[in-house]
Amino acid sequence: MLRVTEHTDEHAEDLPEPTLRIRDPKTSAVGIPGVLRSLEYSLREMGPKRSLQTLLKVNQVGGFDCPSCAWPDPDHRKAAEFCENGAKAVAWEATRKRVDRDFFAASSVASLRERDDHWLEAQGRLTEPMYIGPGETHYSPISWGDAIGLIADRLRATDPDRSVFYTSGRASNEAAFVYQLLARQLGTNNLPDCSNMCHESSGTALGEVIGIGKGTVTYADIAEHADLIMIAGQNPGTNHPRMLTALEEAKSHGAKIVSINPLREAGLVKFRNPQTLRGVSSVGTKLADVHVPVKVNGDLALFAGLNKLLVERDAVAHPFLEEHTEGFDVAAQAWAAMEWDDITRLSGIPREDIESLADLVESRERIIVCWAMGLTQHKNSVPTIREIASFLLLRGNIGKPGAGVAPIRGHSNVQGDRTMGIWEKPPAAFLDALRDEFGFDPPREHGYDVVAAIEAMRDGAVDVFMALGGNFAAATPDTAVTTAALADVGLTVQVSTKLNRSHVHHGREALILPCLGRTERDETGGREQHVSVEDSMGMVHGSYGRLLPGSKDLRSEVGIICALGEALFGSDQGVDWTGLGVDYDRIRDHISRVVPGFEDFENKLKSPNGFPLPNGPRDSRTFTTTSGLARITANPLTAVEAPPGHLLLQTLRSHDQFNTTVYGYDDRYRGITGGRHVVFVNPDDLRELGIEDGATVDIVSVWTDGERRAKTFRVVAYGTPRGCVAAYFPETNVLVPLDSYADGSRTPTSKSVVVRLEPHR
Ligand SMILES: Nc1nc2c(c(=O)[nH]1)N[C@H]1C(S)=C(S)[C@@H](COP(=O)(O)OP(=O)(O)OC[C@H]3O[C@@H](n4cnc5c(=O)[nH]c(N)nc54)[C@H](O)[C@@H]3O)O[C@H]1N2
Ligand SMILES: Nc1nc2c(c(=O)[nH]1)N[C@H]1C(S)=C(S)[C@@H](COP(=O)(O)OP(=O)(O)OC[C@H]3O[C@@H](n4cnc5c(=O)[nH]c(N)nc54)[C@H](O)[C@@H]3O)O[C@H]1N2
Ligand SMILES: [Mo]
Repeated sequence: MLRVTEHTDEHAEDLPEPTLRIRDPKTSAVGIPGVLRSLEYSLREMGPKRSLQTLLKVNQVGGFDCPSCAWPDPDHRKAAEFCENGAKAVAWEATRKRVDRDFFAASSVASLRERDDHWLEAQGRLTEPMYIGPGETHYSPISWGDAIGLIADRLRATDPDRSVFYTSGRASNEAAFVYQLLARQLGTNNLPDCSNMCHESSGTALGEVIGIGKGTVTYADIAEHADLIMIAGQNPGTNHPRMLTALEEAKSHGAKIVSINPLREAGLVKFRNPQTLRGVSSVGTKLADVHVPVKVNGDLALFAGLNKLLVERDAVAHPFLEEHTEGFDVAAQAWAAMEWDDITRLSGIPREDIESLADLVESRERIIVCWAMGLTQHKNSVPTIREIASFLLLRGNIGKPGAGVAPIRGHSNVQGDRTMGIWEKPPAAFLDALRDEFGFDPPREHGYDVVAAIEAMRDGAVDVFMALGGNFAAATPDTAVTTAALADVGLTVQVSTKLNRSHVHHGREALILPCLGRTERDETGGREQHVSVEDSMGMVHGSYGRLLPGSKDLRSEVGIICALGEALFGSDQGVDWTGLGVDYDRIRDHISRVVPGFEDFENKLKSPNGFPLPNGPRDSRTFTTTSGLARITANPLTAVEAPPGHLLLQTLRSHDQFNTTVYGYDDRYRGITGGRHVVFVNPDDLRELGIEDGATVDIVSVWTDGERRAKTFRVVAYGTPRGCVAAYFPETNVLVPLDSYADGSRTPTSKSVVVRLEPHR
């Protein structure tokens, strides 16, 4: 018998959402509606003058890096090198609205908890440090000095391993480097980050089989050299819109594009590029040549099927396999033994279609596979990505122009943060380099990742939780468990730009520390400072804030961390915290000696388009695995199959959000306006379940420890494979069990949740 536990979405009832309307999904992306949308947001949040000033600086040489996604900039930048969603992200940060001390005096935390995620952030920018103490109902102002002193006191009073330092992927390289330095000087590797919920599966799998946890392609590989690009589990039209321009360019060079996705996402069907006349008129470029409607979690089976065929047909690159790889013979036997019945049942793709896809693959010389969250957030994500690496290796598609693996990163600097040492499992060589540079012995024991951090908080093992950006309470799984866990922590500290759920689900004491955003001028230490970021293709470049800060009391992330370092350690215990906090060049100087690839950092950063980090597999087919060879693996066929009467839920992003930042209630391409509580279901499933299109249901997830419920969702009949449903996060995070995560990477399985739909009563 399943125990029924009280994990419910407390915000679901009495929604302040405008009226939900549902239309047919769109068949093309961007074009004029996209341009109008970006202007509408900008004007509303910033007004005309600030809008123009701001948008012309995005992703330009000497301007700031777009704070939205991690898609790289082309060498040939256009005057407007941003997209509709980048413009929203910028406008959201550069808004003229403010959340000040009067706002907090007028709003109890309890009243703020009743608000939804959109409302909280829409109140505007945080302006000064705020504190709430045990038993208090309202936040009140606190000085920077007292706030920093308080954190230092609480950290000193406890064991280093009872503190946790979370990072979201917007932090610059400089901020990330000093943050991990502070945690390690304190004596802990408890450095969970948003990567744990994002591309951790990619890093884990690629590290195992090609020796580096990053992608192996450049912008030009995609835009100019590839002749086949496969896009699996990614919705670039919404989440990496500038990628569509690169895909359009790739098509003009004759590349074919295959989309592998349960949903037929608008951006991949047809793209109207507002930068070209062809785009502004309604012709558009047909991007995807083939759409493969794989079942949710069916990709391992699909790629295993392709690999089986390539080996059977002897369509593999023998010289490459002999020179650069190991494991082929064993894998070939495993593929030969796989049954087609399993492959087609688990992938949902008929054998003939997989055969035709293999024909296309055989006819192409330079293949890239791109992917994102549709592949990384399942129990079998690590083997799935290993299987994709095998697929590319079989025909020598790694380490030559126009070919390779391309995990497309999320947050604008999530990849750079890892490079800077934000990782709960740091490699020994990195720790050795820190020791040699700063003269203290960093802790060697691995720290908590996101799931382990929540478990530790739940079990009373954490006294201080600090977050450098992000929205931990809303982005993580099992909302009811996580918010209760946060409430049990002695002190929670959020370094943030905007009000969010993590401020209202706080510890016994809590601080909100408002910081400068990417767009703003940083004059820490009395001179203009700049920072750097790394994009999804391993290019590092500078970012120069240009706007006046949202309030005179904001501090930079670097400034906040260095002040804390100074309070904890002074400036004479190996790290000159005072010096680092006033001159970011000095941080870069340290980085140049600690992090491989950053030698002569300051100088290289002067190059207008930035500089590439070394990448063994891409540059020279050097694979730093234990054997020095890339590993071919065949991975046992697995997929989550929902029991009868149940469905497999994937939780995804609407077109109107950036993770937990909800800009508005529309999902234009999928035909949704005025609401977010919708669940997309195949019409035949609805018929079988006796549920009507438009009905209101609760989504109930079923797990070993009982049931979790998200209330009042409107059913939308939609083109998704049988048995597979979709709904937006963060609203559905209440349904994702904390202990349901990917084998090997421990990424929460937010794309495969077993659910059933119940009429809402
Ligand atoms: N505007 C905007 N940009 C963003 C973000 C944002 O929220 N808004 N978020 C940023 C971040 S941090 C990230 S990580 C990226 C996320 O970028 P995406 O990964 O594109 O984001 P999701 O909305 O989670 O989309 C997942 C896609 O995978 C598909 N999918 C789901 N399950 C499966 C499956 O089992 N197999 C396959 N083949 N496909 C599947 C879904 O239908 C959907 O198209 O975007 C980044 N950029
Ligand atoms: N169910 C489900 N859950 C998911 C996912 C999913 O697909 N499904 N996706 C996962 C993924 S891929 C990711 S990356 C995580 C994201 O998890 P997070 O990175 O923790 O969350 P965000 O929503 O990106 O964080 C938004 C907050 O960041 C703060 N912020 C914005 N800019 C800045 C800045 O410049 N500095 C600082 N200090 N703060 C800033 C603002 O206060 C804002 O409220 O969510 C994960 N959660
Ligand atoms: Mo992400």
